Amino acid sequence: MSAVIPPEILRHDWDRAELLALFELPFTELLHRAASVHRRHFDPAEVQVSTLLSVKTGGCPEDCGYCPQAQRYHTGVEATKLMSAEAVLDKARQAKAAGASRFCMGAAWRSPKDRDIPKVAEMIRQVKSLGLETCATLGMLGHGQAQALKDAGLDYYNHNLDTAPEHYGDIIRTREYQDRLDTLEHVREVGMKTCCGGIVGMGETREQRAGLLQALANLPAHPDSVPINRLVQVAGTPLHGTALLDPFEFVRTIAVARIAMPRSMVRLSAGREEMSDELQALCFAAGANSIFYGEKLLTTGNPDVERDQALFARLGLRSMQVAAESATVHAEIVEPACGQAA
Ligand code: SAM
Ligand code: DTB
Ligand code: SF4
Repeated sequence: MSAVIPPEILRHDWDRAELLALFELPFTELLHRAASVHRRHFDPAEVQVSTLLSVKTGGCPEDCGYCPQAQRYHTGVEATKLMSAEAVLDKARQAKAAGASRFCMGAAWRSPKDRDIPKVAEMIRQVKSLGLETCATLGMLGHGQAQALKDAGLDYYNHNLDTAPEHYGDIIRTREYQDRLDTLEHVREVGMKTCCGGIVGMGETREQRAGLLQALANLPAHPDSVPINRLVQVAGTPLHGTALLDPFEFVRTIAVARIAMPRSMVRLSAGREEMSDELQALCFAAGANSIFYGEKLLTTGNPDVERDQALFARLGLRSMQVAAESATVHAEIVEPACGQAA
């Protein structure tokens, strides 16, 4: 095996066999390659920190087999109305004080109604005024809707491919893969950054995990952020009871994502609450450089802030600061708590 790693360029022509071959490397070799790529593009001690808020929970008409917010599954999640901009601002202030640099607003919609857009736009304006990066995940978006959100100051739009194209129909039937690609195109067209990843541990094969990463890396532009979620199994959803994924296979998925999309933020996303500190450390070593931070994801749990601060301190990690061009107003200076050495 050659010790020389060719300088990678941003490739959009990955074939499945190449990615599968990376998955099949000895674990230590794969980690070494991914860590080398990570260092070429980022400071490996820095981790980008996003906080999520569900601004409209549950009651969703879609049938995503993993999702506790789909109305058709009986998961105990109660449907709520859209939160007020004031209530969202309050949560965003708390997230900033705890050390988050990006605030992501999620809604359990198939797609927003046009009448919802001005309400979400107001939330975005208010969150942006705190100097936070803004992200939203609201379902499928038309071009005009994407433009209105961009005009309000939205930095990122999250819309996941979720799984490989050939596995998709086993998980979701109420919308097509192509619908997802169309939304991502509308987001790119208006100049917003994309946050796009998927879920592993949904009973897919290794080849299908490679297929998800292939679909992501071969998009016209690599997503700026790539959330890799490990399925959070929720009772009442069809995927509850799926065989658990080998934790090392999860780390391999992170490593291959890092190699295939060298300049993207690879986010160690849902599923961290059930992960040991050691497993998370392996994910950071494999090139993950972003997390969701705060005790809740959308409806399920996430490690509490104290646990993450202790983990960052033990591993010598720091939270990445907001890029200057993303932060408009800095009304107050809040020292990020996450990432400060103990
Ligand atoms: N409703 C919008 C949509 O689906 O596009 C936005 C919110 S939706 C909850 C955002 C993403 O969360 C999904 O695409 C999926 O990747 C992830 N997600 C939802 N439930 C999950 C679970 N139980 N485990 C891991 N990830 C999950
Ligand atoms: C993403 O890829 N993961 C986040 C975010 N984007 C919106 C959502 C995870 C949701 C986990 C299940 C829940 O809390 O409801
Ligand atoms: Fe609805 Fe989004 Fe959940 Fe699918 S993932 S059921 S679209 S909230």
